[in-house]
Amino acid sequence: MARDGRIETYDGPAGGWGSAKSVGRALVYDGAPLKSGAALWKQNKPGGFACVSCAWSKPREPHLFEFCENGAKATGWELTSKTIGAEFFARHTLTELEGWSDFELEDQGRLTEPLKYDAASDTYQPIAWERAFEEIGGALKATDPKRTAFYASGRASLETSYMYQLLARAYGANNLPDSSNMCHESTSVALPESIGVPVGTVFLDDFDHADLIFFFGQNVGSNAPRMLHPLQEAAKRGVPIITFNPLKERGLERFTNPQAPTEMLSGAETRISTQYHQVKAGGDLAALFGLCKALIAIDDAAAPGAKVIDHAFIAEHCHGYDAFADACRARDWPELERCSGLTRHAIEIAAEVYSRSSAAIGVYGMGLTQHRSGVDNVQMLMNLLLMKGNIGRPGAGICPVRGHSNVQGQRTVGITEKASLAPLDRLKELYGFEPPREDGMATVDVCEGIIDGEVEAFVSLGGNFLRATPETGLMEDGWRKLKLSVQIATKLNRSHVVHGRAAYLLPCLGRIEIDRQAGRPQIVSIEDSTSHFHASHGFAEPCAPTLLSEPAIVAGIAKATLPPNPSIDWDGWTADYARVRDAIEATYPKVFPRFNERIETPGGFPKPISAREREWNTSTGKANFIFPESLDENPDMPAPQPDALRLITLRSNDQFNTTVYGYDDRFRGVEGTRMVVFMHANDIARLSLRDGQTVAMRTVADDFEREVEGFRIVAYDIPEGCVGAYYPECNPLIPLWHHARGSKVPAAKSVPVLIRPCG
Ligand SMILES: Nc1nc2c(c(=O)[nH]1)N[C@H]1C(S)=C(S)[C@@H](COP(=O)(O)OP(=O)(O)OC[C@H]3O[C@@H](n4cnc5c(=O)[nH]c(N)nc54)[C@H](O)[C@@H]3O)O[C@H]1N2
Ligand SMILES: Nc1nc2c(c(=O)[nH]1)N[C@H]1C(S)=C(S)[C@@H](COP(=O)(O)OP(=O)(O)OC[C@H]3O[C@@H](n4cnc5c(=O)[nH]c(N)nc54)[C@H](O)[C@@H]3O)O[C@H]1N2
Ligand SMILES: [Mo]
Repeated sequence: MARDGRIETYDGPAGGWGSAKSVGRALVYDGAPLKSGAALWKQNKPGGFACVSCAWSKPREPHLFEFCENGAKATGWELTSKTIGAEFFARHTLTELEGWSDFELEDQGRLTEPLKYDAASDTYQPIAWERAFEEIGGALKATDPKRTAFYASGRASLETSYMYQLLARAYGANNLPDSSNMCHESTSVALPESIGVPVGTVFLDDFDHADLIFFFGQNVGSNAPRMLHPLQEAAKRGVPIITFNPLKERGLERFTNPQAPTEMLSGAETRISTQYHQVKAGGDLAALFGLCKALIAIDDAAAPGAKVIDHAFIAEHCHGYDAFADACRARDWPELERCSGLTRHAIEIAAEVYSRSSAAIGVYGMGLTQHRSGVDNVQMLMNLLLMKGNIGRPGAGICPVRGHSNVQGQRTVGITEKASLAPLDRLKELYGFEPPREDGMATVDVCEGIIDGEVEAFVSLGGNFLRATPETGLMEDGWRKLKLSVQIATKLNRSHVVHGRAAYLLPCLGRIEIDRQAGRPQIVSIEDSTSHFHASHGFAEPCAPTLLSEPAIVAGIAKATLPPNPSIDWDGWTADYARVRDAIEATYPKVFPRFNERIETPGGFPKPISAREREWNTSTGKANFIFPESLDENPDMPAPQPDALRLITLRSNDQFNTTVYGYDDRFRGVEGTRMVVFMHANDIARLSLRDGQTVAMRTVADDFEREVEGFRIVAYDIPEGCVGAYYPECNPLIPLWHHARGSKVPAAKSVPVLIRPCG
């Protein structure tokens, strides 16, 4: 519950007793501590289930408990004893529910019956499953496929996702926007150009062999805490961990492993980062150019036998190095210092340590991808790694930390709006229909379409599109005009209570629940952040007998929408998911050979990653050094205003995206509120504001006014000129056009804002 906020510095490490207490509290709050507690034993283990929180790798030899504080919260959230059905919805109109917070909506518990919006009573009313499918199928048949979007949020299994993309394509469009379009799309665009693969090249074992780790813009302690295990082991081996992040994130500073009794009892902490560079939001291009420039300077000064750049690797494997090196030499330090917010000295120290390493990993997250220059940022990090041949050997490579637990896997099985990335010819061969050949709409395109009325129908496989996307105000207006919205979900959220003219809410099983089809428990599969495929077994009894599984719902909609096609056996697939895996294997024989046989491999089985073998599937046949001309983060913003600050939208330690578990952010010392804005004391003074004051934030943009009120100023250790506040509360401030060049990822990490006192 939101309380009067309390702000106090948090002194504890990431993990530790704070984490253990927080897990206990969350499980008790969800009302099913025994069921959830028992489930935790099975989390991320061979024979168990894949955590529904983040996508971090599941090791071959798991820890006794292979879960973290936030994974435990996610488990408790799914297995909660609270449920809502028809009688809740009879009591509350949707107009009333629109006034509820994200927390209150989801806190009602699991959805249990299929529902349809009834305009006369302004409520959701129960509807039989078959009837719902028929009506949805009828409505979709009456809609132009080009004006229908099939969104996927990144959690549904490989099996469901494969069926979902087939539904969209057989229906007639490649309109498959996904959460990745708001997340690592910058990676998916940058890396194929640079190294010929759309994903990271690092496997979990590489962390055992690395002798240096760079960490750019990823908050490991809250968002991928199990990764702290390999990081802690690396730190204990003396591996330097060099971090670039505007905020001092606790998980990147120090960690106590809550699962190591001696550490817990002795209070021993492991220092994680050896160098911590508080780069300005959007300053990474400059920091990375600086690192490369400094490395070149060291190399230029070194004797012939003592070079630090891997010239042999570059000669054999790379394209464009000379132009890149010239561009680095030509950059001048004052500009790099100004844009990065770091001193030349600090950057040179980092480069010096790097110059001595022989196997480095570059880890990154939303701090690089969610910028206008998101694609350039990723390519610059890749350049830094290529300079020392850090790819295709043990302990080296690039490691984008993915978000949702199967977001990477959804792409692998065809959830993409880009026609060229989908195996269209193969689908045609297997299923005998002509798949659409033109690109579909990505998330930002769909938002534009919803705002201007082009998009008429929206089907959602999980997620909370309305809350996750930018431009909340215009989006809500457009959303209400949709002819049809269909939401497949586990819990109630704002994308359901704000609704289209015809709206259906279809409750599904969660991944931790046992999914019985034709009398047999089914297994599903997912792909983790380091490209390994894993089986996931349901563990708990479903929260209601009325739920259908995600594959059953997708099949239900497909059968009611598409003309009969004897080559697509929707019913057979739903009865036995192994048959969907056979279909996936038939579609992608090189990626999934012997899928069903290998699905239980402890630690997962790997996807082939050509760049790991130093095979470069790029336009030049080599690894490319690609770099931007300009360091300017916001080239098309109105003239700079001296009072403007760069807003970073952040996740708290008590949320999973738009799911708000609670109002605390322990590591940042915030209790009982989410309406805070973190600011440097000098900015507070310069703008004649004061700590604790209530303010409004307004976007600096000349199209129209976007403002949110009610943030409390918290003086914080953040670079001058930058402020931080939570997502999704800040999404009304992000203009839709403020997205990454090339990937269209909304630039949620550097929104120019003005602050004024209010209230
Ligand atoms: N518990 C929990 N786990 C999650 C999620 C969650 O909400 N809760 N979400 C999941 C999802 S979908 C995703 S994508 C991931 C997200 O995980 P992250 O990639 O960690 O994303 P954010 O929390 O948005 O934080 C980004 C980090 O980047 C830093 N940063 C901001 N701007 C810049 C910049 O300009 N440069 C640099 N170098 N750093 C910057 C911020 O200070 C912050 O530490 O986590 C996944 N895991
Ligand atoms: N300002 C700002 N905006 C951002 C970001 C940011 O950092 N800043 N981050 C972006 C990122 S990285 C992402 S990934 C997106 C996230 O965007 P989404 O993926 O769309 O949002 P989530 O909050 O993860 O979705 C939560 C909902 O998913 C449903 N759900 C949960 N589990 C299941 C399940 O097993 N099956 C089904 N069918 N439904 C389920 C529940 O109903 C729940 O309410 O937000 C993006 N938006
Ligand atoms: Mo994400």
